[in-house]
Amino acid sequence: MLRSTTRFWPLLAAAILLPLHLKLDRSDPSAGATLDAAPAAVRLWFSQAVELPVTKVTVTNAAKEAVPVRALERATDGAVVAPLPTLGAGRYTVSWRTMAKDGHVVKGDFAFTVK
Ligand SMILES: [Cu+2]
Repeated sequence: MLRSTTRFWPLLAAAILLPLHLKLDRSDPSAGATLDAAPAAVRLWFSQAVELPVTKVTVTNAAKEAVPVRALERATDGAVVAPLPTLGAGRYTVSWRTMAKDGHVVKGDFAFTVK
């Protein structure tokens, strides 16, 4: 009994550590980026396909005021695209939230700066 229990732990640890959950692979602007020119959009690449209706992207400026993001679009490479109005200089925070196929809500945020 003790022996079989001991053998079970490595399997359990592997199951917990496997990166099965949806995550944000990368973004453009990337987290922490400082840009010379304002980006026309925020692009998000997720580790799994996400549905646009359950995906929300908000962008706020340094004063925590929401920037009016237009309706999300999907790029041909699968990126979720949030078109932006012309941004002035400053620091912006992108908050995203979506739902994976397994029903888990996944969210995160990152910031970028326009010079
Ligand atoms: Cu999950």
